Amino acid sequence: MKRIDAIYHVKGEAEYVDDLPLPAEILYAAVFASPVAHGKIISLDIKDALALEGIVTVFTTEDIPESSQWGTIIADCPLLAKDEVQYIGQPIAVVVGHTRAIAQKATKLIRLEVEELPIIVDPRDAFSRGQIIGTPRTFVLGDVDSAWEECDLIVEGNCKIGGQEHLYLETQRSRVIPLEGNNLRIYSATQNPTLTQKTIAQMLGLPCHAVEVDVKRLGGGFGGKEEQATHWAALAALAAWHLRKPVELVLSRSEDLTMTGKRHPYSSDFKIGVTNEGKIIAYEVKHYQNAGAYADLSTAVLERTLFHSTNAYFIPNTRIFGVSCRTNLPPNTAMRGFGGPQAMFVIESAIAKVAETLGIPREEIQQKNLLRPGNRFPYGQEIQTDSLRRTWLEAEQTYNLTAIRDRINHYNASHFETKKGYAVMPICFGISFTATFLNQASALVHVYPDGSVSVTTGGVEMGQGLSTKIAAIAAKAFGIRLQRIKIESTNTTRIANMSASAASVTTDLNGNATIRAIVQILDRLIALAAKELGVKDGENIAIAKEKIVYAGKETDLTWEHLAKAANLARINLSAHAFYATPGLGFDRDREKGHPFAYHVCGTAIVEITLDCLRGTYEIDAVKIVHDLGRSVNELVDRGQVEGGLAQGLGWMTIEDLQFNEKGELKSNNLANYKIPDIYFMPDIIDIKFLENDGNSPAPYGSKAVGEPPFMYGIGVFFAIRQAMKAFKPEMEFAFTSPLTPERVLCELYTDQLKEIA
Ligand code: MTE
Ligand code: LUZ
Ligand code: MOS
Repeated sequence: MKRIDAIYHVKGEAEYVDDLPLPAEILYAAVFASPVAHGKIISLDIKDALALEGIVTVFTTEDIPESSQWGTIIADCPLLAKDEVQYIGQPIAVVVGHTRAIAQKATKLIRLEVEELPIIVDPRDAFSRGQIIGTPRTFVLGDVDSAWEECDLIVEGNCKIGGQEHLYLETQRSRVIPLEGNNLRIYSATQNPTLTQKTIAQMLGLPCHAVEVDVKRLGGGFGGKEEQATHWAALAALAAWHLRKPVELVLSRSEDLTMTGKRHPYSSDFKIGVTNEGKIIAYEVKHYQNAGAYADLSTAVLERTLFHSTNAYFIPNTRIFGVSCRTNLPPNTAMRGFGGPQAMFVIESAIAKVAETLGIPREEIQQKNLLRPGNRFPYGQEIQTDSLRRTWLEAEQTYNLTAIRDRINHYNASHFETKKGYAVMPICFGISFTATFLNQASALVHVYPDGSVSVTTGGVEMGQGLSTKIAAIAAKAFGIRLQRIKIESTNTTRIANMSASAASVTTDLNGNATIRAIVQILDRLIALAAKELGVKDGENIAIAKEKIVYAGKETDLTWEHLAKAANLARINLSAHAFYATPGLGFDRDREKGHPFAYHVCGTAIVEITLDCLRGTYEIDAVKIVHDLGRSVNELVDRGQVEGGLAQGLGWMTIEDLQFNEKGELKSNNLANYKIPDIYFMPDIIDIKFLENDGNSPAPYGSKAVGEPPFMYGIGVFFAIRQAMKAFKPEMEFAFTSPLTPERVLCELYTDQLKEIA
């Protein structure tokens, strides 16, 4: 089964926000943003902008009728800055004109007088000055302080972890249509239609039902449109509401790069204690998260960092500390993995340092400490699945890890200027929103008398293949052909109170809601079929391949007949259903609970070749064994594993997000911010799926797949590091990411560089 919208993509027919037919009299909005990272606004002069031909008007914070403050967790972010600005790129005014070019030109004519204030860009700096968001958090298991005495070896270190740009192909955008009365229809590229609805309603003082948000699909979100799509829809809505005209706001690539937040950079300290055999006894870690200027989702991201601080390992004594630090950068936000990857990078660094100190392969320590079913995480939940060890063993055997190790050691012994490295990267990722209340979803299903089916859910298609999976689930649940299923746009009037499409659980939650709606309709149809067949035991009736089956035997009744007959018999062919993941809960006072429905696990082996004279490297191979459960669409899921891997490899290596001390984004275009392309990707990508018993709470025993594979990419850092160590065994290297070729070169030749200097 292919992706159901692939044909539209190939033909260029797939609809995104600005593929919708242009409404008459549409106007275009552009954003005037702060040029400084911190300051008091003295004055704002919009005269010249207003005077430009083709400009309709300029809106500032004064024009917001009700509430300018917004934010899911802490409503601390102004839609338009009032007295102060906190980061470069912060929206201050919205210019509306007859063309996008004119509107953008007019933003350059706005004069801002601002008294600059001192800025902070480093999270530890922010922490030491008390600039934090929310409260610091600490998870504890066992007794770390006394456990150090049991350790044969204790090592300490620190990590500096880079951020990451989402680089969705479709930049942030929204088109707003005023309707009768005070009502608005919003077309927005958002992962979070309900947040958009709520924020706009609050901004304008409207009831939620006055704001309809519709999303067909996104050209990628990756977390960047979970919270931050809201801003642009709200600003377009402000203009459309005042002017009673359709308004579109589209960020150019460079605006998008400078105005939106990214993956959080972290600065972390670790201390790890082991026995001589490499058994981890104690682990202490402190995470300083660079949150940027406003809360956004930072405290939730930090929480997931705490949850994943021990990755795939059982460590009996742990103390995990984390704090969100406020800096004068764009507010950092959700991005694939949501704080998990940073946590995993730190524990993997700690293990690397132990392995280097003990002189044993890193994977020996990893394997010795892998989680077993029944092991308890520092947050109190026990891991149930055994798929972690199973993927490890299967990767070790099918890809012959011993042979890889021998081949690489042999290569390194016989080569001077190039060295090879490999790393094993096990992952264990918790599935559910960590905020328990978000784990809910709804679906609306209609059957038409011709047997065709319409499905709406609260999930957003962002390229991850949600529509395909929901269609597959619906076809399977009904027992009919996939071609009969149409997946509708995501719309707040058809489905209310959605959670963001995020945390990899969109299919889990919305797929389960879809099955529940279908079961309601099926119950009614089967009662009718029983009547028509003249039998009393409805439980022996099923639908398979569009035929009504009774007691295992195909009857003459068909799906099409049943749909038509139900309509004539005045049977309800529609259903709405709700799903909330059972059994979840987390107590933030005790920092213990059961936050996750289940865990997704897997193991990757990454191999690289390093040119030690140039610092450049090739990723030779990535070999993965991943647990999908019983996939509802293996092709889509394979795409997610490959795509996640690509993004993870990029984060660790070439995606070098740089801000200068003024808080200015230096990597502000695609010539100096590099993401993996087809040449960068390894020639060999081998992905095997674990044969699983499929006991997951997700539809038909499938498992969430969107985010976990991202973290396989972390392996590449340690593979490159190993090759660096093979070249300069005596040298100490930093745990600083991304490990760009430039950084590799500088680290390998630190002494020579010092001499030159
Ligand atoms: N894949 C594509 N092609 N585009 C995306 O924007 N987002 C990722 C992942 N895979 C994304 C993607 C992120 S961050 C998440 S949380 C999940 O998809 C969201 O979708 P799911 O819940 O259906 O897995
Ligand atoms: N978003 C969110 C997420 O709001 N809560 C989460 O736990 C989460 N996890 C991963 C990605 N997005
Ligand atoms: Mo994904 S970071 O949950 O949108």
